[in-house]
Amino acid sequence: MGEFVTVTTDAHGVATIRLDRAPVNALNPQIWAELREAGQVCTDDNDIKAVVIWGGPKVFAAGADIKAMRAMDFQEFFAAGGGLQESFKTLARIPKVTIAAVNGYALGGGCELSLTADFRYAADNAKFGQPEIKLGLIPGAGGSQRLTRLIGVSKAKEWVYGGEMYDAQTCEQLGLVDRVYPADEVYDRAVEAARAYAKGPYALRMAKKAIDEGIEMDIDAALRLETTLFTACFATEDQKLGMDAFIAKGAAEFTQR
Ligand code: DAK
Repeated sequence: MGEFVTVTTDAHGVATIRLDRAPVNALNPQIWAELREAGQVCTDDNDIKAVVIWGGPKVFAAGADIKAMRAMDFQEFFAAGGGLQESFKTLARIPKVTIAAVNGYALGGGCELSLTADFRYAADNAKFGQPEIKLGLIPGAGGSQRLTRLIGVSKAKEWVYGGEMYDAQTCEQLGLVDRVYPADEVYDRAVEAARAYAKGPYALRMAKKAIDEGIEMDIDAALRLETTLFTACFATEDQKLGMDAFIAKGAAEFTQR
């Protein structure tokens, strides 16, 4: 696909969005665009049922490309607008289960990239952080918002004000990381989990929407959304298959239709 970002799909309907820009997958404007395209492919392609985002065995991503950013002025950033944010929004809105498999550093925009996924599976040597403050910046691709929703206001402030790095075990305790695995296993484990989700019903998409959109609403509106999506499940083939299988005392083979 792109020069630095590829999407490959296996026989189980699991796509891997793979970043590959040595040495640290620094996110330059070309990668922002390629990530957006990858997110769109994963959204549009019906053969893709679940997604793993991976930066390879050494590093997830050390953030936006500081050398490229140093040369940019206000007008250029203004013109680029929320370029990276828009890319990350596309990834966060992939209506399928997504897992970030994190080896090594996930810093700044790299940490924010991992936050676009439903889950973060981390290598035991992974390190997460929002070090932008040390550059005279604040997080600009969702870090002040998605991180806060995940680990809470005061912990997010500690991360963003301090700019420190946190190991995988600490992140697991905070709820930022969902699983910790040996470094050479983390990608395979993420794919294995994604394959299990790929066999799940269309209702997974309804569940993702209910949770991700509901959390942005007041409780009454969120409950109305839940009711609408719950009801919509009855329009899916998988609801019929699931209930028929229960009544026949078997297990359903879902179609995600
Ligand atoms: N950008 C560019 N180059 C980077 C880089 C980065 N983020 N991180 C590392 N490198 C380069 C280093 O300069 C070095 O290059 P050479 O000197 O070999 O040419 C090479 O990668 C290896 O790095 P180190 O020599 O430093 O290796 P270490 O193992 O000692 O340390 C490290 C690895 C990842 C811990 C360290 O390099 C580091 O702290 N990197 C910076 C991490 C960081 O500050 N990340 C946050 C970047 S700011 C936007 C919204 C959001 C953003 C941008 C735009 N918009 C709304 C448009 C996001 C901003 C950020 O992410």
